[in-house]
Amino acid sequence: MAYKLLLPLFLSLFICSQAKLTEDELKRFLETKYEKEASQNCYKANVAEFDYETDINNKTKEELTTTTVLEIADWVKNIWSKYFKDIEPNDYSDPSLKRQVRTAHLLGDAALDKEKLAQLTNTTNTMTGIYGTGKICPYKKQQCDVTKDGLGLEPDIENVMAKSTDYDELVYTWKSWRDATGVKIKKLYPTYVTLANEAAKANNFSDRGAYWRFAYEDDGFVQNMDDIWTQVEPLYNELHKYVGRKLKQRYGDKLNVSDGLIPAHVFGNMWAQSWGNIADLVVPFPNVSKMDVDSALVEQKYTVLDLFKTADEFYQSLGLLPMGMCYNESAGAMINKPTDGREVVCHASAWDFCDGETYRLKMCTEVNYEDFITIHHEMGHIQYYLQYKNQPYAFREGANPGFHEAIGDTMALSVATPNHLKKINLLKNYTETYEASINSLMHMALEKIAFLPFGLLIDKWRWDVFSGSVPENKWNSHWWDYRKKYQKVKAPIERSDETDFDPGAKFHVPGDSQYIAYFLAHILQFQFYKSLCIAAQEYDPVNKTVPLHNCDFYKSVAAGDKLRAGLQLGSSKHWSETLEILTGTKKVSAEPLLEYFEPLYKFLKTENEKAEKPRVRR
Ligand code: X8Z
Ligand code: ZN
Repeated sequence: MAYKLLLPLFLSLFICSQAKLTEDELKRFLETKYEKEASQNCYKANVAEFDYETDINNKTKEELTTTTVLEIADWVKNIWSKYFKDIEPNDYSDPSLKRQVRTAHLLGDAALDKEKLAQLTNTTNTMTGIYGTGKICPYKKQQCDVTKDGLGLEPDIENVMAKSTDYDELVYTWKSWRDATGVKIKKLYPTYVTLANEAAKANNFSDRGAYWRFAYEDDGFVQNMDDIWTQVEPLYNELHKYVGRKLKQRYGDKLNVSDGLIPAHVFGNMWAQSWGNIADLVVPFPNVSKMDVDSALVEQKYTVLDLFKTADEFYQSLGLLPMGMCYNESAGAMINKPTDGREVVCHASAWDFCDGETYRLKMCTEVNYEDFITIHHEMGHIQYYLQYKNQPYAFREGANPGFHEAIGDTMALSVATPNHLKKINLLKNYTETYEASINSLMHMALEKIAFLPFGLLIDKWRWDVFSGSVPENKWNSHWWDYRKKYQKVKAPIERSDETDFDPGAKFHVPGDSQYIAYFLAHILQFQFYKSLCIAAQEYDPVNKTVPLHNCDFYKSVAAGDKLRAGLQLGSSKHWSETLEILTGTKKVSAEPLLEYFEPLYKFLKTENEKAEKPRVRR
């Protein structure tokens, strides 16, 4: 997640007339004074925010974020209202200028008056603080003093959700996290929604959801996302059925799945958003070549730093840029959870400080496979920042937010192949057979396919909240309507609209961070992966001699060249043009994802049919 202020693209203290700038004047202005001042402000905002997020109980640092936001907003508003509010893209002929002016109308949250902007910033900070410092008592000591014995989300609570198979402990942990976060965030969220909407309206959007969707430059965006879901839903349904049966075997009468819905706490993950932690239970052929990277990492005494270096080496093997600075703790990065008593926002993020040299990762890394993959994800953001760093300020963004989220995952698809893991010595005694390949596809589906409905529903819910189509007293039940409709999961215990606020127990909701990008990224990454595999000559799309899911484009400079050409554009072109460079097509398509999982889909359908066939009684 990048923190970049949405600044209008036109501000100069030296311009003192109210006349519109000519094409040349505007160009010169954007290249010089604007570029410098916008970047400096972005740097300042990032420093304040990073300092706060790595010490969230520090009031002074929290206040500094608000002061900084207000200061920058003042600067933005002042210049905007004096000189630039009437600019239209069509006033200019140069395509790049036109495109920069497109975002020039936007003041972002700076459109709010001082008091309201301060209130919005404080509300978001408070919600982030509640989430980041949320603690629960251990199951075995439920009446604890949380300040002494409380468990935090990363890694303690997440570990319980990942490893425990005690149904009641899981219910307790699932509920306690929501009590510690969502319930407390509930009373702040209406203020946030009101102010966020007010800011959006001041920018001429109907609400915050519409404002977020602006970045996707697609009038049919909502429908297009729904259509993609329709294409992938059959695969999700088969996976859900298969996994549901295995879970039933594990939990027996405790687990009620008679209505086709699975309780949300038994998937090895707090939000049931990725199911990789129950791979041992659901792996189709348990006796065949196990993918146990966690043990290999421990055996080989990998350190946190080793994980980052290994990921960096993968990117460099494609001829891409080295990223040592982003995980260098002496240069300010945070790759370990601090042990000096500081509370931090542990949720992983990648930061572009807009000065062309400061890039940092912030992550409470543990030595395990899951975090190894997350590192590749985060480094995808850093690589993108580096590749577009010479673009004008306005274009130092992803082609759209989905692209930014997809790059690192694309790398990780290659890294996670048994083929690659063998090469880097993290997988031993692995023989490629049909069974082994179904196992490995299952591992991937537990991450990628399981995620899809979750990735879609968070913003579907927020779009409804922002637009007002669901009343405040139905916010929580509406959340569960979507959880049931898309993920086909249900709450393990009763929920109440009066006291509960379950969306607040997921980072991005209190964090004011849009989420549909991840849904789109889960589709795009398979398009990118397929195309890079072809470029690397590791996949033959006509003869399909080797299945797509086996392709590792490690060390392919051709793949790196293709990727670089797309990333360097930033947001200077419409995303469809970047997509064309990266994949040869301008259209988002679920086909590569479906092609990748085809063998697993067949397997799941056959198994589910067998299981559903009524047994003949003798
Ligand atoms: O938030 C993230 C990244 C940071 S951009 C770690 N992700 C989503 C999540 O954790 O919910 C990556 C996948 C989905
Ligand atoms: Zn990300």
